[in-house]
Amino acid sequence: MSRIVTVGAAQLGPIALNEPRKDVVQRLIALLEQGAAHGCDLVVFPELALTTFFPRWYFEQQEQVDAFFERSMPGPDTQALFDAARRLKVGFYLGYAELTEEKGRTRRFNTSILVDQNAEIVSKYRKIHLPGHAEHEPWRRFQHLEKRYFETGNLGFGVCRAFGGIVGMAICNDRRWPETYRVMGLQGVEMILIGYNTPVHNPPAPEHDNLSHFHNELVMQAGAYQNGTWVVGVGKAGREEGVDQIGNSIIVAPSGEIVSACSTLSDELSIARCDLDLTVSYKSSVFNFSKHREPHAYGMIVERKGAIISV
Ligand code: CDV
Repeated sequence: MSRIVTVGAAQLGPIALNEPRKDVVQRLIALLEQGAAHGCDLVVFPELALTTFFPRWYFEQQEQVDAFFERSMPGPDTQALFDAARRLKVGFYLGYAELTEEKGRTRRFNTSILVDQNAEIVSKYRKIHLPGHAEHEPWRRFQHLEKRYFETGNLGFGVCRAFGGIVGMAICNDRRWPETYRVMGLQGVEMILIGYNTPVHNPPAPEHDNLSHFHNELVMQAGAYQNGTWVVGVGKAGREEGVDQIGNSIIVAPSGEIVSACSTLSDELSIARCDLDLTVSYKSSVFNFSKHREPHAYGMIVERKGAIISV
């Protein structure tokens, strides 16, 4: 038996600070069209795919920050992407900055949506593991102010039925945390979609810079294998406003093997025919959770936030 979903990892090259949203959307549509021409059911775009990665700057005025946020989805600039999806019959994952009103309060999230082949939003995720810092840190070559500009996501790690399988989403730094994959693994996830913006240089630990590609692949390959799921990881690439982004977009099979990868630092589509039934042999053997997990021994994972050394 096979359940094939043809997926395109739609890596983006740099987006300039002053690049109009409408122009970026045209780049996304070009990738969607390429995907359609190659038989894709689903195309995955990076985190914050409509703008430059703005948390690298400290802005004094909230309205400067809010200029990067979407107030509705689809909105005036993104409607064309939804229209293209409907015309081409290709779904997509899109990361964007979301500004919303909840119970009379303005809230800002780092969000992704999953859109089906009829251009309907079928799922939404709000980033949970926000990296970086909340205050301006001038010693850095560039800022990473996600903890200032976004709230922690409040939707959990849900999954939904879409594209003939069980699909989940995460965003960037979430992919480094095993809990992200396992919570979705416990809901039977078969494909996890992850957009990211990862600079080669990590100011707090520059000694890891030469390992940025290795770590990117390591975490997604481990997450895929240990949960018997496909993982599609798609990044921003190239020098964006002076900051090198790794790109290194990959599609990982439930075996943990990379089956498709982007090779440039520009807009590029890398495609794989993903058989969701390849998840079965992992989920029913070495990672048969019902048979082999021992939750009674895992309590600390949810009870404790940081390490406490008592020996
Ligand atoms: N956008 C991100 O979440 N970036 C982080 C960086 C700061 C390390 C990442 O995990 O790739």
